[in-house]
Amino acid sequence: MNEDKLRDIVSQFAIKGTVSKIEPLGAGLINDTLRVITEEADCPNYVLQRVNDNVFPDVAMVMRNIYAVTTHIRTKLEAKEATDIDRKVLTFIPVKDNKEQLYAVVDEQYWRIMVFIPDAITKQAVNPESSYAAGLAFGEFQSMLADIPVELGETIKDFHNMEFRLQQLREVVNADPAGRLHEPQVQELLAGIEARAEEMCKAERMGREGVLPKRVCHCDTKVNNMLFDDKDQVLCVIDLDTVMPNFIFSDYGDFLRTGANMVAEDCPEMDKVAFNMDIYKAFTKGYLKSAGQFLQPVEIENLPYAVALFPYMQCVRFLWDYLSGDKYWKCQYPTHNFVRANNQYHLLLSIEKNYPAIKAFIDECLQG
Ligand code: GN1
Ligand code: MG
Repeated sequence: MNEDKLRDIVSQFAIKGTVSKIEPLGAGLINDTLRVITEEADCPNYVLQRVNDNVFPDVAMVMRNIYAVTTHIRTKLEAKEATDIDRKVLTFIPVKDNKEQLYAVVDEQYWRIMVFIPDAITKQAVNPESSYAAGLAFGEFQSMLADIPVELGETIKDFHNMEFRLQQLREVVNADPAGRLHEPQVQELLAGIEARAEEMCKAERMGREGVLPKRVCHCDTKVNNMLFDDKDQVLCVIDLDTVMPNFIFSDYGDFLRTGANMVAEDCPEMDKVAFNMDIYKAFTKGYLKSAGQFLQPVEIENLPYAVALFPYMQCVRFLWDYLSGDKYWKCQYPTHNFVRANNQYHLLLSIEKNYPAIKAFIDECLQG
């Protein structure tokens, strides 16, 4: 898209200063992201983003959620007289004629603008120190939002609903649209998935029985969705599109799924896939420090289940996409989605092997 067009879009928002340049920023796979540089030294720079409305069909809902979440966090930070608040919570800029509208529609595309947070560092992998900091920050994020006065919308329906994800897989198994069902490795994975299906749907059952609450969760807790300062402390949680009500297992389990895997989620060398107990312990310590106060015993007791649930769920989702003919995730080669599914399955096997130690550590944290 040419720069004049982008300048036109920016001009719809109530930003401060004069735009000098608009340039690409980062490498997000879902939304298109650009940096808007302003001329004046005392005006911030901005991040301009086109929201992918294939993945997020109700952009108005996404932005209503984000408005509620960022204003609530800001109020909390102000109440505790935090310093440097503009770097600790995202600031979205409304359109010129409506203070509560945080997006503009141009040629049927959805755009939004937020303040660019200067001097922030992003990470792609964690060590035990940054894992502890991440646990603290995601726990703090959930904790600050535990008393948000509005009900948030579900921006992707049934996003982390295990029963739904299994149903989706079973439907594609029945239809076999890509003709991949007969592959022996697929059959092996399916058997492993079905053997654990009932146990893995425990959260939905407890939800129905009314013993497990839903709370505001981030639902995409990767380390690259947080900004760090130069002292390795988390400044700000970003990428808020998936913030929605869910069981707290989402944020805890999904972080460990990526952060505590010894290799990337698409590494084809299955013997290298393993669960990193040091990362697990550090993250859990940080998370329980900030979230431990508001969590119910039933939530804490089931954290080991959450550790297993997310690799399992991601295995189901990747296999679903493989059998569907690779429609959701971008693939670099024909079996890419199968490799991802198999990798997640091996991570699950490693977690099962470490399960007694995983449980023992939670007990230890609760006693200490
Ligand atoms: C997608 O785009 P990214 O990497 O942030 C997916 C996550 C999966 C992840 C697996 C909206 O996230 O749920 O865990 O891929 N996000 C959506 O790589 O489906
Ligand atoms: Mg992201």
